[in-house]
Amino acid sequence: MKHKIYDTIYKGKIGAKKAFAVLIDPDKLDDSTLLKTIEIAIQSNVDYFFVGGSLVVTDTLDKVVTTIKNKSSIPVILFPGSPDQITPKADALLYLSLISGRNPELLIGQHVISAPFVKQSGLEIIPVGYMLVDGGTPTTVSYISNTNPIPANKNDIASCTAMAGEMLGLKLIYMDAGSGAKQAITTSMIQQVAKYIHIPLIIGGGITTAEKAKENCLAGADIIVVGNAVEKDPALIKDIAAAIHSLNA
Ligand code: 1GP
Repeated sequence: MKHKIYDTIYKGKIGAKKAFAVLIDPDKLDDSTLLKTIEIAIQSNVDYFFVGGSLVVTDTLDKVVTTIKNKSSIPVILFPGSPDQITPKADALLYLSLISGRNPELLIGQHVISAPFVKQSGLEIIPVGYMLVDGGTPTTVSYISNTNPIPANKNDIASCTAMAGEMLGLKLIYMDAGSGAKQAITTSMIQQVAKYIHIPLIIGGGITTAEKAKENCLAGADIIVVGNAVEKDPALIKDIAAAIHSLNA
């Protein structure tokens, strides 16, 4: 089993080195915006590209990953909304189990069906406890996954869910308010979850400013994911990266 990317993420956590992942939804970026985003990401020392979406309706996944790999050395990690969003051209796959929900298909069912294909891909597989948190608006992911998010003020449910995920052997916890969330996850929930787990914590959903990204890192996030806001304004990548990396000095 490959574990290079995970080792880097884990070492980052141990060394309190905060990281920034730019989320690319292959459906949403035209060629020139993708190239511009890659260029700014390189200049800003972005740590990872996450690629995927809850509903990828075009067949551009392969092309987008190939373009990123050709133009940069930033690791590309698949963040798939469904088992068909997989390409061996990426570096790693977030193998998501939706532990905040009670939909057996997304806890284990789809994994069973796609297991041979996933294994054959040769990708580094990173088992992730994926937790949806209410971001104040129904998101594509909550609709598609047919699950209820964790209520935004229920920190205990979040920390117990994350602890259970860690004890089940998952290697990362990804708390997500959903793409385009009205309200990002609260810092108090991040603090509580970070306090109770030892594996790296990824936070995403509705983060639109450098200040918020930094605040989340100070609360205990190890990796911040931003999609929507940098899709609208790729120049924001520079500010968010600088804010997150300023904590590593
Ligand atoms: C969504 O965590 C990601 O799954 C990022 O969310 O698009 O709102 O930044 P945004």
